[in-house]
Amino acid sequence: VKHDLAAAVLAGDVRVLARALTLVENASAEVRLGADDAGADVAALQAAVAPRLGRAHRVGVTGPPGAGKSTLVSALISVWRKAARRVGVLAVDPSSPFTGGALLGDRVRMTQHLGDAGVFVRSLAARGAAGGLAAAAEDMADLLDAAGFDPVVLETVGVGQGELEVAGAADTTVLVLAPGGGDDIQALKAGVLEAADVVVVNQADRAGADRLEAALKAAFELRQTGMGGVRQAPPCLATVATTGVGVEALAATIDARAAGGPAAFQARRVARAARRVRAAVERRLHREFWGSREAELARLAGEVASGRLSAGEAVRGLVGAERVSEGGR
Ligand SMILES: Nc1nc2c(ncn2[C@@H]2O[C@H](COP(=O)(O)OP(=O)(O)OP(=O)(O)O)[C@@H](O)[C@H]2O)c(=O)[nH]1
Ligand SMILES: [Mg+2]
Repeated sequence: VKHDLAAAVLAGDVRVLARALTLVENASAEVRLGADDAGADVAALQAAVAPRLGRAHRVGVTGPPGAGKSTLVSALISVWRKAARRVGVLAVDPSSPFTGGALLGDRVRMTQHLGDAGVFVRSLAARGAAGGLAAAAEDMADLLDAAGFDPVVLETVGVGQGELEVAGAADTTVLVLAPGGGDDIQALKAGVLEAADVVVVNQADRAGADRLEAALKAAFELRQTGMGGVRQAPPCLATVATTGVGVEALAATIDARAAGGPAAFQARRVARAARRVRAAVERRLHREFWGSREAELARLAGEVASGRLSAGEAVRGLVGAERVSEGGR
């Protein structure tokens, strides 16, 4: 049965894909909540699709609430559909405890593509568990990739730490800003501008768009001189998502990043895979280590608190004497 599931996903059966996405999302949430690694069925599904991964260009779209991300993604989809590309969208909302609910539905606004079999939209939310949303998004993006969608868009609301992590799950990160609303670039968290491969000033029809664009250019120039010009400033484009102005150019800019084939993203994908495997190993070791030592920790903590033991001695009691690092003195 599980084999059929993988086969149907690979064949692009969207009903089965929806079911597989739910399986993977649930497994990911369970892992986050402390369960053992994803169940055998999910592990088998992931192993079965693994050889088919890496064909999709994963495009992260991030930016402050209301900047026009969903409208812009919808407009981009129209451009990609004209080129007969099948587009997958994952709408990620780190602040929402709901999944697939009306709230997120409202935020996604891609109804114009409802009924188009070449567009698959799915939402996921934090579900009360901190962190790990990026991992779930990555697992789900894998399925869309395996099912033949390309590009796979990851839209995240907001520009905080969680969104940056989700951006890290993409090959290309598009930062969408809009004039006004107090969302000037001074208010952006550190690292947000640096994470952008493409910057969009959307709502270019509104007052202040020119000023925002100028401020962005200045910020990137400053950064370049400050960092000795190590990283080139990302392309900065103006769009009006509601009318489609600038959207073809944006699609072309995004597509150009994938022009070199999968090799273009190889370094990033290797880094991502390393992060992913490292996180899974850490989860496993953490669980294995503490699983049998909670009582001992409680005993040692009592000793430390009452001054009979130093914290360092307690550590040595748990993991043994400090090891001399390899090649150390
Ligand atoms: N004037 C103007 N309005 C726009 C433009 N793009 C989007 N809007 C409007 O801005 C509002 C927010 O658009 P969304 O696409 O929902 O923005 P979002 O960034 O996805 O919002 P969240 O998902 O809530 O973070 C909607 O009313 C859009 O119609 C634009 O280029 N110009
Ligand atoms: Mg939105």
